[in-house]
Amino acid sequence: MKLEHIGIAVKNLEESNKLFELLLGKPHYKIEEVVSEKVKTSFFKTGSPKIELLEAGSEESAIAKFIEKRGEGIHHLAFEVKDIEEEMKRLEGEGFRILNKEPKKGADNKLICFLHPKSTNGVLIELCQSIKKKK
Ligand code: CMX
Repeated sequence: MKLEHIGIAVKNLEESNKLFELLLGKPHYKIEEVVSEKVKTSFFKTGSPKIELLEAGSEESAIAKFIEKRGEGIHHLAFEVKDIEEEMKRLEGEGFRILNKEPKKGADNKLICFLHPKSTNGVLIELCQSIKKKK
């Protein structure tokens, strides 16, 4: 598995975009709202992996709950996989707690699913698979 991106929970995407632009010396390359996850995201290329900033889109969002409990900071590590359904089955068989029955459509044209941090040493893990463009 390749580390594809690191997700960082932020209170204010606009302010954090400016901060990360100063830090990395380049602007984000996209902003995307993920309705299913109730989040607004931005992405920065840093070679590999990418940085994803995540702002809550509603109070019920996982990001709002995370910030309320733990403050801003690293929220998840995302690993790219070739076949997400196969990996979900494999990891479930190994005893990991998979948070989704089916992969969901995430940001950046990806199918995603999450593993509960209680089964992965306190770190929320995302699996992601690029959605192939139809020819
Ligand atoms: N990293 C590490 N630990 C986390 C965490 C995170 N990102 N989010 C929550 N936790 C911790 C909580 O602090 C809590 O710890 P304690 O019991 O020690 O206090 C524990 O996990 C369990 O919390 P919970 O009450 O069972 O569950 P929550 O309601 O806090 O939800 C989680 C936690 C991971 C199940 C939920 O956030 C989830 O389903 N996440 C997946 C979806 C998601 O995060 N979407 C946003 C990103 C979308 C994107 O990248 O596009």
